[in-house]
Amino acid sequence: MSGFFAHLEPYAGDPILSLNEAFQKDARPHKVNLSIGIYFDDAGRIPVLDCVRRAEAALLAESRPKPYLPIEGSPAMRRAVQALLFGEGSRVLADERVVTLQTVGSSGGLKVGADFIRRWLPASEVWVSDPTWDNHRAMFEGAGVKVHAYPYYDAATGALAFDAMREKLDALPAGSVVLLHACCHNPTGVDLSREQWRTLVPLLRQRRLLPYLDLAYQGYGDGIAEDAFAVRLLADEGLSFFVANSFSKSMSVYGERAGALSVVCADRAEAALVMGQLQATVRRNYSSPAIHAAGIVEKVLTDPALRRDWEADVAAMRERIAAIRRRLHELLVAARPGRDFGYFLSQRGMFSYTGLSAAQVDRLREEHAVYLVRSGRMCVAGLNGGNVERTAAAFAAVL
Ligand code: KET
Repeated sequence: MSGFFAHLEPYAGDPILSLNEAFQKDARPHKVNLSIGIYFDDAGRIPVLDCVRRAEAALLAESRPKPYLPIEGSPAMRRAVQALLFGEGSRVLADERVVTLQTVGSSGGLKVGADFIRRWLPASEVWVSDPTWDNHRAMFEGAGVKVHAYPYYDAATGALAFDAMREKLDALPAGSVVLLHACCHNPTGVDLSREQWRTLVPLLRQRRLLPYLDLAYQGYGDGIAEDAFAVRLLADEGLSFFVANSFSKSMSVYGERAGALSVVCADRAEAALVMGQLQATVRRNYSSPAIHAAGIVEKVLTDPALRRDWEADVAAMRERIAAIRRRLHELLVAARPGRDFGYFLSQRGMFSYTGLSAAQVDRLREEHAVYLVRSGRMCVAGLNGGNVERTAAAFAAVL
């Protein structure tokens, strides 16, 4: 008797998560994990931030009951997220034009937003940067939304293809959704400058485009408030937009699934409608988000001592990445004089596009136990004082 599922297509696996699993199984002791977007400390460990440890200790001591959270999540957490993103005293918050839901990681937020767009803006198609995080396309297509790409990265120069990007956006149908990385672009590490963001605003407004910001690496670029620049600019300029933000990386709480989705609306009445339909979307998906994640985020953001420590921790993570970028650059310049490795210094955040081909990435993994995504994306935060020399030597060997 044949089963119900014999006809299924085998799942090829996710290019990032499968690689991370392959790394875990690799028995070579000198292996280096530069695959997944996780921050590792200089000892190669995922840090438990002291502010998070103390927030959790307080939560345990309080031993509060664990009811279901409301569909939209914890009110205190949502308020704290709004202040973090839009700034205390922000006009859009005072006008009650912003709707924020606590979500299951920012992935949960991105998907809820995608489902909402499919249902309520059925004519809208989504445009993502070329390249982007693979899961952007998968999530929107999974929600039944058509996905296209706009030019973003110029492989020849390693820089942003801003003119081509603008030209493309300028030709999109009104109502198109434009997915933008608010900072620390994944996978390239190449961001828009503040000037370029400002240039984009009138275009977005005149073409009636709907921006959808992904803010997964807040604090890894220039600073926590600085990395919210694009969010605050679009809000100040009176645009309507989505923003999915994550605490996975900024608080090092990946498995807690701490994130949020905010939508800036034209007015209060619209915001109420949007909130209602987002609640309906969540209820049909996972009903309500996680209470422990809400507790951690709320405490770290609102307790003044924890908040101060968190900001210092994020600064330390950001600075360690910048320092290891400089070290890698120095080693590569010494190993391969005459070659330009300046992009390792100019790219920002956790990722660098190395320009390595899939064949070179395969050699790195097979011959040197150095793991990168096959697109040539490297998670710089996997480098440390103990592995950067080996990694630079391995790069030099395959280049
Ligand atoms: N957006 C971007 C741009 C992103 O890189 C990630 C995770 C997420 C959203 C999802 O984060 P969440 O934990 O759901 O809040 N990226 C890393 C991990 C992954 O692929 O899931 C990565 O690119 O390696």
